Amino acid sequence: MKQKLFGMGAAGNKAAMLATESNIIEKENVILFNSTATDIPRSYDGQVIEFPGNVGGTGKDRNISKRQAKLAIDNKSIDLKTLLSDADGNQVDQVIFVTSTDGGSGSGSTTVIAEYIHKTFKMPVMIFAIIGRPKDIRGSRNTVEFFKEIGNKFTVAIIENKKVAEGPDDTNDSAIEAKANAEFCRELSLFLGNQIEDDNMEQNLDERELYKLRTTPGYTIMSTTIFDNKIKNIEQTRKEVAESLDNICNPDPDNKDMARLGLVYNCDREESSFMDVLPVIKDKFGLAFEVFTHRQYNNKSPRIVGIIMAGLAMPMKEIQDIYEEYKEATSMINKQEDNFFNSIKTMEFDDSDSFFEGDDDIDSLLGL
Ligand SMILES: Nc1nc2c(ncn2[C@@H]2O[C@H](COP(=O)(O)OP(=O)(O)OP(=O)(O)O)[C@@H](O)[C@H]2O)c(=O)[nH]1
Ligand SMILES: [Mg+2]
Repeated sequence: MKQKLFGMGAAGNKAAMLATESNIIEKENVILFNSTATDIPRSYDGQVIEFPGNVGGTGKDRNISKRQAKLAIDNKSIDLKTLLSDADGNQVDQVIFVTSTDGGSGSGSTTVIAEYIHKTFKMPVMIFAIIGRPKDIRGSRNTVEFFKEIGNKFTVAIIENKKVAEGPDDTNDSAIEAKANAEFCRELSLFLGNQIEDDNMEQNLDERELYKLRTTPGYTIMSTTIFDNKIKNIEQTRKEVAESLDNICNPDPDNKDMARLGLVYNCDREESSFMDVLPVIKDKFGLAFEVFTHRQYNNKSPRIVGIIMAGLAMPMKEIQDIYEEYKEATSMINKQEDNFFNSIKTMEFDDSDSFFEGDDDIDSLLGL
């Protein structure tokens, strides 16, 4: 299965560049879109699309990038057919977007272009949405608008920057963003099947199963647990995987149960019986309609348990909370304005103070 990665806006550009530099995906399969390309290194020349209009960034205005994306599609200044073809000119099997939800350029253009590709090329669309740390009301509004627009046709993974922060007081955004991008890379690597090998394999995730896992519409959560040393028993595996699942930086799904579950195990052959984490997943995320397992024994690669949960319920509560914060903050702002103008009306002056006034004096001062 062939995929292209579209990195949208600043966050999407940086996340996609890290994936390229970490050899998770080849540069030729990565395209970087932005309303301004000034921050993208020259080494990506040829892989960059700057939206028309030369606006130099949207300043968090999704409507600008939505308009730009529509215009570029309509006047064919973005040649999506070519961008979605492999080196032999064949259409790839899936497009993967990565974008922040709370900015302007990526958040606005992603929904427009994803919708167009899905409709025109009948291509499955996967979106990695990065929800930025709550900073301003505009950002919250952008996030809610983004999720309203993506609908229920796409496969959606979500990473929340605030969940990789050290705590609520951690304001070191560049460190937080770097951690979130590293998490994106781990998830993308699992999603692309980079750990899966044909050698030393006992049980295989075949192409059809992989296709189903990667294209299930709805919410997808991925997790990778790496074991540094020999695994002692099944309790250890389950304990460490439970810890990974407790510490994921994805919002909780709205309900338990999922359409499909993919499990990727790599371990020593004699550790094989320790690799069964279904009870842990059932406990936290419920049951899966279909379970696909890949089991391999490659002692040159790290021992891992990779989990792909597809077709979970979208995290309604998280988005609802962001919406409530937005409503509360906007009503505060409106109230403050109201109070100001209402209160200032009551600030009256005594008539006896009016010796300060008199148009005649001012006119003569101005020489009129
Ligand atoms: N995880 C992660 N988040 C980032 C990164 N860069 C920016 N962000 C977050 O993304 C949000 C801002 O969105 P950007 O992606 O910078 O915005 P944009 O799509 O370029 O849109 P403009 O508003 O037009 O600049 C903020 O919450 C940032 O903290 C990054 O590299 N990684
Ligand atoms: Mg930007």
